[in-house]
Amino acid sequence: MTDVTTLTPVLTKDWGLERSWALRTYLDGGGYAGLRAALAQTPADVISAVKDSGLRGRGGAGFPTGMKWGFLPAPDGGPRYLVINADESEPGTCKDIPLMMASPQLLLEGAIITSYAIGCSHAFIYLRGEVVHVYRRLMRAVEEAYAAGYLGKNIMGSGFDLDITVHAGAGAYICGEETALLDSLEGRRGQPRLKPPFPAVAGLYARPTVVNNVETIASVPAILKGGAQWFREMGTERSPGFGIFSLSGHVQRPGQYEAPLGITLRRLLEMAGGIREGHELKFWTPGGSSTPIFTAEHLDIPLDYESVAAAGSMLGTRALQIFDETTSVVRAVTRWTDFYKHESCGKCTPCREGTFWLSQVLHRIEAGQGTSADIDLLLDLCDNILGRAFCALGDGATSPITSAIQYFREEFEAGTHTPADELFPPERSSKF
Ligand code: L3W
Repeated sequence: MTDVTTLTPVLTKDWGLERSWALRTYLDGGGYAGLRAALAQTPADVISAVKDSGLRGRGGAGFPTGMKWGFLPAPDGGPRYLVINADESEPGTCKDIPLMMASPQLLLEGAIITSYAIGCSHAFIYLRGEVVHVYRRLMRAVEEAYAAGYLGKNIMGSGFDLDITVHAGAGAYICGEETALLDSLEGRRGQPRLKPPFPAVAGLYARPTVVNNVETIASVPAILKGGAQWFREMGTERSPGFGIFSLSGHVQRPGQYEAPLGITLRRLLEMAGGIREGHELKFWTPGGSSTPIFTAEHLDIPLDYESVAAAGSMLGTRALQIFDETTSVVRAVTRWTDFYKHESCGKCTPCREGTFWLSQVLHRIEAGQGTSADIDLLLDLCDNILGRAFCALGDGATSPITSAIQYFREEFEAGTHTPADELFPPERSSKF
């Protein structure tokens, strides 16, 4: 049996190289071979190859990539777009930004192959606003690609034309939600749209649009180069391939670790030197703060979409935030909740009001001034947000709270000794 770890790294293979971001370095390492292979096939064959590979979206939801491309309606002579979601903002997620810094040409090659496959002649990279250094790097990479004939007219003599625009947002987490991103790209305030219609049918400027995450698109060249079967040698049957796992927090060597999907946290911790000296794992997030937390009992759960879901969480963006026994779970959850409160776009009531109230209640528990009714109140609030918010932000806000109460209820109880009618005396309550 092949040792699949020998097939990785793929996405991060150039990260340590000097001037890894330069087109020359990329070409010396075999760059643009995937594009050459793609242009020798029909667009339909390229879509089939990506479908056969089983590649799933790396932005959090894990939707099958080839299937998403296949959802575009038949060409009608009008434009169709590729929009790359580079608005990385999920707490703990730090994979797309280093990927774009180290290997921007890999992303561009993936964008060109995808655009060819879906019949797009103008693609957009929507970048998180704060990362000006990444914007500069992408702009430079796009210039180099135009000058070398990988962008613009008649790419590599194929007759295929493509322009790429890099757009920096204004730094709002909600713009990572694909339809809010499209509104923002169109020049409006970024707020989610009602789905359906999905972007595949009516996306940017109401035209058919594929929205994919940076890491998803950057995985495409290797599939065209190595073949779907090669990709499937890694990962599991339903979660094939490789991905970048971002380890942060109380680990010896935090950073990005590329590995086949299905790897365990135990194995990743070995690669990262373990939990910091003299301490032990207390809790962790498998896919960013929007996913239910795990504890030390989940060290051996295979980190693939199905296994993580079966254990009660989500693989999400593979943002593994690691906390040792010195961390107060109430404090961590309160901090995340403040983030969601701040980032809620305000469009829907459950999320706008709910995240505000969650934050209020958590702060008083953290201060040791919670009431005996507060844990039930938190759970009730979460129940009224989950599945009732307009987009995934609201659901995500509830995940760390409900899971933390499930595993560490006693830590919440420790902050809830104030009798309810002391905090809310009847004479005060009756005024409202
Ligand atoms: C056409 C259909 N297209 C689904 C497409 C849809 C989208 C993709 C996934 O949330 C998750 C969220 C966060 N016809 C379709 C269809 N599609 N049915 O498939 O859609 P969906 O709605 O399942 O997910 P989403 O709204 O994209 C993403 C989780 O990721 N997450 C997020 C991290 C944040 C970032 C960031 O900061 N940039 O990624 C972390 O866990 O909670 O559950 O393209 O159009 N019938």
